[in-house]
Amino acid sequence: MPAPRHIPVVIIGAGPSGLLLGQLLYKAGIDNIILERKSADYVLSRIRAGVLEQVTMDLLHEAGAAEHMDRDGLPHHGIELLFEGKRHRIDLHGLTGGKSVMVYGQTEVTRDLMRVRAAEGLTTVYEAANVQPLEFDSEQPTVRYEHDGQVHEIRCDFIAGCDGFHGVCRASIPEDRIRHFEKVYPFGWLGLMSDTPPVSDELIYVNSPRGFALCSQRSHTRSRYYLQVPLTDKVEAWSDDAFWEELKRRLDPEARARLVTGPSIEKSIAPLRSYVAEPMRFGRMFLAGDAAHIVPPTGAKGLNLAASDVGFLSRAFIDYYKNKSAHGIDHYSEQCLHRVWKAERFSWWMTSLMHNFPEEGAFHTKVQEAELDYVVNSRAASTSLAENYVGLPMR
Ligand code: RFL
Ligand code: PHB
Repeated sequence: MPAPRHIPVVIIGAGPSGLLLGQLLYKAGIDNIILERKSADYVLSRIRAGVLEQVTMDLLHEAGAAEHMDRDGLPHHGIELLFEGKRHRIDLHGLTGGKSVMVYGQTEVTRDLMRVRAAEGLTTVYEAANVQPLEFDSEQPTVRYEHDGQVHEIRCDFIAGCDGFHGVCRASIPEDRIRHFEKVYPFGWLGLMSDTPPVSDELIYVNSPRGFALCSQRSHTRSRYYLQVPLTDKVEAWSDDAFWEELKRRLDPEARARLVTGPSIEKSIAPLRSYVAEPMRFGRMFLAGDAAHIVPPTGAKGLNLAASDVGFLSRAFIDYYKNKSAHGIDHYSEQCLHRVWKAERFSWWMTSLMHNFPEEGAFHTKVQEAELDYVVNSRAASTSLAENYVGLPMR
């Protein structure tokens, strides 16, 4: 085994959290390495989020990775809610004093971050096997991993666990030091991507008697659509034709007539879950992004929460190295969790508002109808939705 090297921060996971953290630290002069289990191509093949909040856009600028987003991203000033066959616009911009969101895919964010990292000559070890965070309660943690048939060890000051929901970092914490809060929903989202023009300029969130649907987009020529499906459904059983037919049934007549269909370029089913781990710091190891929490995608918050965690964590490390202060690292968990629970609440609420819950019975359906009517007809309720959708400020 080669002699252990020392690198200040070892980041585990090269999803958006790990890559953004690596870039923010590099910009501040803090050396880091990223260890990723999969290949770069595999990471880029995962189709996920599409909506960025202002906080996320600001961090991408700070990281020097915003050039393509500024050029190709689509600013959105509103969203539509479709229920009882009618669409109602939520004026995000007007209700929040001028805030908006950016439609720009997670795949593109990841590719942009990979590009700037490579341009700076920074190390990301892809296909790192058996990554193990060790001795994170001591002053000098170690990370061990295998690559190209060799075992490697890195000594470091801090480990950043950016390795997603199924990662090794959270799994390395003894059960008596961590609390889990979880809600699993009885359905999933079937997503389809196609090179067809979006059905509408703005996103449409649909509550129909046949279940939830979402009309989203990546560009003026690429669409992303989702359908609520039972957890027992298999993606192989959904032909493209079956998808488009079901989507049409959930839309209003105008959207149905406008919908342009075409062959899928990606199709997958994702289960819906709400989950939080507390705390997010264990000695010298810090969890960030999906490693620490999951939200159902209805509120478009997952990637944005990952970005704000990393914003807090980079500031904490900068405070430590530049100002010799442990204040940031000591308050990291509390600061993140305050924002995480606000996003958990909003995502759970949007999910409850927009999906079918047949097992909850007719009373639930009636309350849902009343709430939808209230949300679009009360300025106070619309404002609450809008300010959460565009994203709460980082404290
Ligand atoms: P990721 O993206 O899962 O990356 C974690 C990385 O860690 C690697 N890894 C390991 N590496 C080394 N050793 C190990 N033992 C490892 N174990 C895992 C993995 O290979 C991976 O590369 O987590 P990260 O970086 O925290 O990013 C989180 C986001 O990916 C996630 O929150 C969002 O995609 C959620 N999400 C959305 N978020 C939004 O903000 N807006 C949206 O519009 C939105 N839409 C969505 C979504 C998620 C979806 N799915 C599929 C869950 C729509 C969908 C359908
Ligand atoms: C997406 O475009 O993938 C997307 C948009 C909004 C959501 C979830 C996913 O709430």
